[in-house]
Amino acid sequence: MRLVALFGACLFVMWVGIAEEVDFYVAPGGDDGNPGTEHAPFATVGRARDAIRALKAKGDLPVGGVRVRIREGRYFLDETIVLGPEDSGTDEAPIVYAAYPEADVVLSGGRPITGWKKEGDHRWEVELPEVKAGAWRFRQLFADGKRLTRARIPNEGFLVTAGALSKYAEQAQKRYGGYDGVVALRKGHPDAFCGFSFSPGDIEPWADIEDAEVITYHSWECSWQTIRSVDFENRDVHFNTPCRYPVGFFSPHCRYRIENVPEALDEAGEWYLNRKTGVLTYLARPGEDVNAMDFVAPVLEELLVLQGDPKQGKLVEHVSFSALSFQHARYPMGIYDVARDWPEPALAIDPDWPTDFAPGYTDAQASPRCGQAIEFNGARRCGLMDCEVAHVGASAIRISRWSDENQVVRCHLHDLGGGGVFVGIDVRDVGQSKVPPESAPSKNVIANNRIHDGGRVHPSAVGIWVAQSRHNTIAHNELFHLGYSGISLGWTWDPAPNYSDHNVIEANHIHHVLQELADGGGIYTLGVLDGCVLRANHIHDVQRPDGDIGSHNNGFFFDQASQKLLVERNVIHAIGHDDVRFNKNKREDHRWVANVFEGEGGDVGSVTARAVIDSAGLEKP
Ligand SMILES: [Ca+2]
Repeated sequence: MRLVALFGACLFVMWVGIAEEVDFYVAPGGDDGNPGTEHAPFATVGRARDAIRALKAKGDLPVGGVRVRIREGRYFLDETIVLGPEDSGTDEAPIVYAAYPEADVVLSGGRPITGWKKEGDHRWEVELPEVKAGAWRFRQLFADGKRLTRARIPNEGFLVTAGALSKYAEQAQKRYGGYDGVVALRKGHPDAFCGFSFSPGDIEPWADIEDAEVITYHSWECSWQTIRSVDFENRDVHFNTPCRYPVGFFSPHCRYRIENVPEALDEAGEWYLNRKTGVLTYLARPGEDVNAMDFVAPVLEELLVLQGDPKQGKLVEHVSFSALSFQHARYPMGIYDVARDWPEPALAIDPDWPTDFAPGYTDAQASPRCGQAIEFNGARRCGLMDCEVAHVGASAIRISRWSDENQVVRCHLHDLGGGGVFVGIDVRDVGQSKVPPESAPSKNVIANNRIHDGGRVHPSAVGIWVAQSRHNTIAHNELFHLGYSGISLGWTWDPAPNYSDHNVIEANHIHHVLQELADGGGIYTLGVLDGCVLRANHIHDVQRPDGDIGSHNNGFFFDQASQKLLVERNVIHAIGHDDVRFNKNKREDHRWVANVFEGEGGDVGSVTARAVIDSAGLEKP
């Protein structure tokens, strides 16, 4: 309950209409021992959650619900904010965690880094005892709201592989026997996925080479690998961990770069963390006052998790977050999509294969396993409104199993290691895998979000992923500056029944995507998509990036077994290749109404096209 004084001198006191609503306050100067009132606020969001939990334990929630009002400031989280079913609101009494009006509230999973010492003209160092003690390692560093460059070779662009590992040169010439050959190779010769041959001078006997992390670009996905050994005589680099396709399958000449060796630290703006000494080094740009800069390195992997208990029929319900900024999260490594039990397949052919190697990462297209900063798992009627997610290593938001009728609206998701919003389940054959149909997330609304500058760690991550998920609305989002596709719909590569039905993808503005990889679309689809609609989307400026390999990029790419879409009033122009492409399906498998495709003679200046262009993207408030 709250008292509101009106008209000053009148000192007229009244109970407001929603008298039963309760507010708790959180402020940077607060104390978790306080009662959480306006004048004696809590210090943390977690304490406010516990206060609501205690309130509920005493009886029903107050009519009108509970509001947690968070004062301006940056809150460094000690742990992920986790809400369970016991933290739920109800339809009549929702729970809202909201920034105070006009306040900038940042919930950060990082730690500030201060106390830099000048060690050379532009070289600054700080010793981090937690790193030296092995308790902290970070792969990202941010300053003044920007992602800094981890020491890399080369400084711009890429190196290019010389070819497959020497041992596999002959098989590589025959593309390892095509896709079937690669599948067989994974079983019999997993080491073929762990290396390539390099050109003279590209890889050197660097110091701390065991800490190097190498990203290799294939056609539509990338892999991170760590170095096991280098054969300088044959110019072969051998990795501890696999990539998804061996070099030589798409091309002998794949792009790659090396990060995190001390010798790579040679350009202003780069940083290097020595794990053994705990010394972080930064090469300042001209004019930078390093000790006046706001450096933050991530500690937490997830910032907010709504974790229901679907087995007990208990979900997190009616909780929303408003106008909060979630920043600074790290990303997981040690994920191997095609060999989840790695290094078992390698040990089967080589008992000397290391088991204590530094982890790598390999994943399918879209990088669905890369993690997320915010996760809804068993959440219903929850939401993120007017929030920001930025400077994170994985994807921003995931809405996974047993999560229905949630909303992500008017959010700004940017500077992301992964993608924007992932809605669905990373299982291709839901029938064989016995995924309960009712666990498929449904009726979620992803609307009016700005999603850009994604794929900074995993270039194949997409802006919005909808997979084994139904009756969702994806509308009026703007997506740009992404490594791979804008929106990916469906997750079944054959005509088998799946759960990706009745999704409406409408009035999105998608441009300047597919900036790093190939074989994707502004909107990309897979499988039978009963009742799905692509309507009034505006897609433009999709080209092929330099050095890419494989098939073209398109406005729409209907990939394997795509079926039964209604494609209506979309406008596509300025595409480097075909506006629309089909693989293992054809135009007649879908219904087409009044689209304007410039590459097929459509008039982008027509009244119809102008109406779509004017309404696509963010709606005016
Ligand atoms: Ca460098």
